Amino acid sequence: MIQSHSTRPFTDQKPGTSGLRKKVKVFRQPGYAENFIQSVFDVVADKAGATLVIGGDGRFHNRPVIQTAIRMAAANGFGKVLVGRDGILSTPAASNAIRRYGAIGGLVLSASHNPGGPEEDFGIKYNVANGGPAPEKITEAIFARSKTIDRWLDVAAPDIDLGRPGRAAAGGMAVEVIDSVADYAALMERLFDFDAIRALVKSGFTMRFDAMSAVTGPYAHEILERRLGFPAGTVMNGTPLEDFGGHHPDPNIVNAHDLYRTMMGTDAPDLGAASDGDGDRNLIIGRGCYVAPSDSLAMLAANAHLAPAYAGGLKGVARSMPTSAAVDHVARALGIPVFETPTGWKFFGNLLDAGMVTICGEESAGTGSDHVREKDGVWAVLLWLNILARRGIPVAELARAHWARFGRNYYARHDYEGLETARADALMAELRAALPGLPGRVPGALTLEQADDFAYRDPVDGSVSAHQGVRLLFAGGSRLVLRLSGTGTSGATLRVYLERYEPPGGRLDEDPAVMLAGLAEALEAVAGIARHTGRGKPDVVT
Ligand code: VG1
Ligand code: CO
Repeated sequence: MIQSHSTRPFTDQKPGTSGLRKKVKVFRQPGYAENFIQSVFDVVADKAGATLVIGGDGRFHNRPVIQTAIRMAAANGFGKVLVGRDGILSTPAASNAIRRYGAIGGLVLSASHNPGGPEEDFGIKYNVANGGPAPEKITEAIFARSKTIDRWLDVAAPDIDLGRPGRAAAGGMAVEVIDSVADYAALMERLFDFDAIRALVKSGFTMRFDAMSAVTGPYAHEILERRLGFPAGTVMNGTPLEDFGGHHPDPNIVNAHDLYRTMMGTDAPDLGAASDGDGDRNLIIGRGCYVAPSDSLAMLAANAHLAPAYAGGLKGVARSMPTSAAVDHVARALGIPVFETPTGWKFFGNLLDAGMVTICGEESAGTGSDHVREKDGVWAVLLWLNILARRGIPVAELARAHWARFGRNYYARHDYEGLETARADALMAELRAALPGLPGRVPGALTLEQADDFAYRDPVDGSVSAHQGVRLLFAGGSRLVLRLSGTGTSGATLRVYLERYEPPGGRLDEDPAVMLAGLAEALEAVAGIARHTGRGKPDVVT
């Protein structure tokens, strides 16, 4: 029996960089999640009888929203829902499930690297049939629908038992609880040389993987400890918790500080890695050697042919605009194209579907390939392991050899968090207005060659996304990039990306902060961050 509930629009359901993210309190308002889910369903054509995947990162509020979404899917005519055991699917595993089972799309319940718990964040993202995040055309249609919605539909049905794999039904619609890990682990076994990695482990290679009490714990236990033979205890914080143990599940050197300290210590294992709330990001640290995400992307691209899935070479690579140009140098050497897209994985989908690129990445610690349509934390760790097994050298040596061949893109991201939205907007507006006159007027030793507001024309469907971030391009390959975050849930976050290129034979073994000091000075002169925000320094530097 379909029930129609009348409702009134909420005005703030505009998806950001990666879905709709709000405080749990906002999502708990009566009708809030229902309105958004119904807006998604109203936009999905051909849903009658189709399969929908539902999964989340296990954070607080996952379970009630999953049960609601199942009842709503039944009322909206879907034929079948596939849901992860305990409601849990990592974001890349959800992408894999959509592709493997021919689903029309999926709801991914996550606020990713944002903290979880009753006072923290929740999120809902819609992925389309290719397994990837809905493109802007669809997120815009969902937002438009959310502004006019006047009813949402569900069926009267009891909660589904999500505790074990099996079949059930909700209001006549089939529901299948799937093992979250098995399909994903099987996919990884097809991509990588597990025998070579097992031999590496047998030879005494050690690692530490920090699942940050988030979604990848079960995946890492199964793949690293059970299938690859790393000893129990290799995976730390491996049990998903609704509040991530009170931590920020963001795998950077600030939030994964214990791991970082271990890796810089005297008894460090050979490899340290971590992933985020929903399992799509990765942190890579060798013994005494932090690998910046943009460098990791470049090093993976340069060595990917050592893994079975990429032995035939890469078709092309793509990076988000703020990501450093390290991978561009690799692409040039390999003779393959490189694409520069706006921030957010949704912009890689068309390139991957068209077979124009094989590997993509972002400076925010996301890397992935054409095996799914999301970035994939565990995939990145396994590709690193595969490469290290085949090269037989430590991470630090691989990094040094890489820079000696391709040069080094020194890089840092400065985040100014919790700014008043009006002040952050004023800063960006003033900077944008000043762009035409900027070249030739930057103090100091740097020569500004080009200043613009990045716009992207998708080479596959021709769609244009403008105002994706201000770029200041200096002579010699140095850059400053400024943009506002689209994933925060309170106030505004200003992100500034600093980059400086040193060619082969140059100063390749220096402290990034020292190498970027001149750019940091130019930044204040050009953007006036202190003047606009009252902040003398960033909250987080990664
Ligand atoms: C951030 C990152 C971006 C990433 C996005 C989603 O977006 O900068 O690279 O794609 O998060 O990642 P923003 O708009 O806050 O800069 V995840 O792992 O939080 O889904
Ligand atoms: Co994430």
